[in-house]
Amino acid sequence: MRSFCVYALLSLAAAVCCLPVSKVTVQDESFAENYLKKFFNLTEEKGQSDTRGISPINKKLSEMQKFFGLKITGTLDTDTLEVMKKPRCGVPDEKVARFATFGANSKWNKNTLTYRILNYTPDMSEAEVNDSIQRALQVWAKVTRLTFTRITSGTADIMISFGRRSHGDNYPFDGPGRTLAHAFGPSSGIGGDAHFDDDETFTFRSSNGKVLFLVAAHEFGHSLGLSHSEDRNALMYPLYSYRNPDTFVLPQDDVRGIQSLYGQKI
Ligand SMILES: [Ca+2]
Ligand SMILES: [Ca+2]
Ligand SMILES: [Zn+2]
Ligand SMILES: [Zn+2]
Repeated sequence: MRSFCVYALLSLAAAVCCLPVSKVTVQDESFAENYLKKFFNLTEEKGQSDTRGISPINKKLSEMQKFFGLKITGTLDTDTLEVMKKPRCGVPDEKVARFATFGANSKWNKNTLTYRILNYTPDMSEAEVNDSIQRALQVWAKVTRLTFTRITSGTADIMISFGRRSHGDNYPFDGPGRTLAHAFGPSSGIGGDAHFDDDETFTFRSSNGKVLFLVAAHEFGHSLGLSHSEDRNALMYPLYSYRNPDTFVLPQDDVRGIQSLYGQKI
């Protein structure tokens, strides 16, 4: 009797823990396809498989799995899906791509940059937004000769705004979750600008919601010319993770990256 009970319990536990995670649905597949188009420059999902029977999707899945340090299977498994559904930056990860106007391995040819905050999120006070943005820029100013001056009218190098869904560029946001923000690499016009998805909940320093300072500091890395890092401790890693904004120190990988573009502080 006793051993029967244990067995029944064990099999019940096994059934409960295994049921919900093991299935990749048709919706998941089309979600994954869109993810690869957006972040890994997948262009033709129905394209010809190569001589080994590997399709463009399998190839891009392998690239994505490699980037995130996942097991490289080239197929859509639950671990891969889980990473795809995490909150992240909207700038593509694929290095050779740097397609459209995102990212770009360029730099500003001046050290004094201006920024302007065009509007505010209802999630925080204006003073908290101003402070978060200012500190996020200082993250980069501290380790280079770059300086950032705020202007409140006219055109700044870095125009900062909050918007939801279609917000005036060709990269509409996706509603609550997933993409949090994106920014454009150094150039005139939209170059350098940073957009925040106002369907997210931004916070000043709470772990409940996305800390605007952390999201902004990452986006300004793009505004200055950095692309994503595969180092999961780096600020320029594409996935969001909470860090205490009061004790934040720019990781070495990011320091190396920004100093390779703008040199060290003197
Ligand atoms: Ca600009
Ligand atoms: Ca979103
Ligand atoms: Zn990013
Ligand atoms: Zn945008």
